[in-house]
Amino acid sequence: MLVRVLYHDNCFDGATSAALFSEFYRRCIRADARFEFHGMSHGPGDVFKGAFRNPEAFPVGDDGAGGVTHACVDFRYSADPRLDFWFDHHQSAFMSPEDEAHFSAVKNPRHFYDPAAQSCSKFLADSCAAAYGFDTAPFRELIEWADLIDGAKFKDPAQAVEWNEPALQLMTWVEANREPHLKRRFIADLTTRSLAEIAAQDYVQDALSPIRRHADRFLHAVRERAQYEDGVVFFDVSDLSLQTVSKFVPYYLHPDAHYVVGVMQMPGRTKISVGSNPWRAERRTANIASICSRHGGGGHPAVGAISLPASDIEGTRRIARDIATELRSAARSER
Ligand SMILES: [Mn+2]
Repeated sequence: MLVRVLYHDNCFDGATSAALFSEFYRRCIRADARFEFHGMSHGPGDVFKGAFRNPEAFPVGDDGAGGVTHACVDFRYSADPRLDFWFDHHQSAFMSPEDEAHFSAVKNPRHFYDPAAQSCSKFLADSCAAAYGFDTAPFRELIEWADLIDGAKFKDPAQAVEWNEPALQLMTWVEANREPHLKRRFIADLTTRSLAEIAAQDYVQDALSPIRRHADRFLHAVRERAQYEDGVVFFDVSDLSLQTVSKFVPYYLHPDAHYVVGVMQMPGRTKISVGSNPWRAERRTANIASICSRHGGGGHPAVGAISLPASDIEGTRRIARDIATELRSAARSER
């Protein structure tokens, strides 16, 4: 009996959801199941192309079949009848109104969806506990961290930037790792070892060393260049090639900042990133999604971005400074 688990790739919650699902299935559905894991990424076109292995669907609940059964966790819905189990919490879970109508009409008892859930891991664990009696106690540490990480509920900027805790080192590792055999090894490790034991292994620490050096470079650049005025941090590192950057660094340097406006170079474009202090969310009066959309960007009320052609760096800087000015006047009224 082979179970193929489709999971959100390069995402801590995706990997922990895959690990939790396999443990749930082995303990509550079939003890002799074997698993394979297939990372899924968002993108244009049919993202499920090639994801299903067996040619036909089994009836719901037919776990004794000799073929492959499929589960999808922390990733979009598919109306494909071969999708046996599904757990997701993304607002964007349905690629089309038809898919959403299909989900609502079929009412598959093995398909679980809650866009209000903070993480898929906790949602999956709670759902399997309620529906199948899955004992989540051995995985409490894993579930709590996945929920904190996917909800970006870091206790302070230092926790998010320094990643001293093993779980946060593993979060950083998962987001950067591109080695398929290490993805499989990590998911297997999650079911058998503590987060501290996993993080201490060479395959994790070796990969983290260059990421730490890069993060330190970014921290130093922002520390040197950031202008903090009237509650707004403004920084421009567009002349440096620093692509993996933590959006929490400016708050680490200026914990009382209301807003942050940064100019960065990305492959083939420049990016203005705009954010509000997530640890002081109640204070925010500006709508960053509307500000960014006025300049051709987008996002959420609390955080957004604008991408501009790399050729017009002066135009980009002008827009970024205008946004910073607008946010300073918002911040002055927030106290
Ligand atoms: Mn998730």
